[in-house]
Amino acid sequence: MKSMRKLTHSVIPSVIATAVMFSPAVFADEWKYVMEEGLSDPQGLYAVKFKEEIEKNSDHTIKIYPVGTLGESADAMEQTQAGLLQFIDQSPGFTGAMIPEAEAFLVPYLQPTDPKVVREFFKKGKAVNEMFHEIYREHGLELLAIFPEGEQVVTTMEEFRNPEDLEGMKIRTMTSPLLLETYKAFGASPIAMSWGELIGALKTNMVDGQENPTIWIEAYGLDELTKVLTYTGHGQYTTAVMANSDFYDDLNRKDKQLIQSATAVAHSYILDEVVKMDEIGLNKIKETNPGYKIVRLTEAERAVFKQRAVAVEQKYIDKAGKRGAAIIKQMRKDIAAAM
Ligand code: 6CS
Repeated sequence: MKSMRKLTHSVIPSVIATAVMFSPAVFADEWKYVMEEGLSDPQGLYAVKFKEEIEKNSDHTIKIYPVGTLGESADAMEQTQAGLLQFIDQSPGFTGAMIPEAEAFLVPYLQPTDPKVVREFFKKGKAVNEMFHEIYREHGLELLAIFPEGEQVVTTMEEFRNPEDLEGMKIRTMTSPLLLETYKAFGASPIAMSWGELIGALKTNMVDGQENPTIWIEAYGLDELTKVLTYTGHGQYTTAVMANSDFYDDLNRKDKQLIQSATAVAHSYILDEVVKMDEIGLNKIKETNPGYKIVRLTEAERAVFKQRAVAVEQKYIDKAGKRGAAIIKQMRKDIAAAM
């Protein structure tokens, strides 16, 4: 799209250019938006709202590519960085392999779990809204929004209450290295894999469990493939929406404003939606799978895992450096303020 526009400027004679100026439809672009989820999942709800706003307020259109249509998360990121796609929703659970600072959202027992605090943290927090922009820019990405999708809960074949119980359990994680460190620290044997491999891995007992928010577990039948769902309280599934930064920089002021306004509307909308999602997900699981065991670790049980999380946080800081340490510090301040 970018190259077409440059070509247009250099070769079209001025008479045609004048005609073009009076025909706004000529400047209408189709922007491609890839995500890791389906249209009715949180990323999909956000994308559809964003698309509606863009199309309502301009002649541009958005084509959404849901999960599976353009390969796995890593493939989609490559295509976005190469400029073949304009927008991408990718979670730190995958992006963290490329941007270590983004793994702040994966540090166990850092993020809040109370939905109202979560909303404030993501809506107003300085860490979320100010500290990552420059970092993503270094990777050719214009960061637009970061939002949660619900509390991470662990589904396994057997109940666990402490790290000893997790010994030998093969837990699938997304591909960010800090997730492997987390589950190692928790006593399990983690295996990183893309989303596309997980269902098969559960069916063939290549893995014994995984983590995800309830809304996703229910939607993709992960409860049907495991026997116990455990609330450990260790994290919040987080995702981020970005644009290719060259594409973004080449836009005129009006289009940048259009994207920022659509982002603000979609962000506000999804933050309200996700507050309800954990509960909706859990209720649906209880309804459709009444025999499924649901465990909430007690504070005393959580304390053992929290103790193990300290070393994981240090691993994050070792990799993400001073910037990472500053992010964690600011996140704690933002959470205190949100409470
Ligand atoms: O576990 C995963 O890989 C997936 N989980 C969610 C909630 N969204 C997309 C991601 O690929």
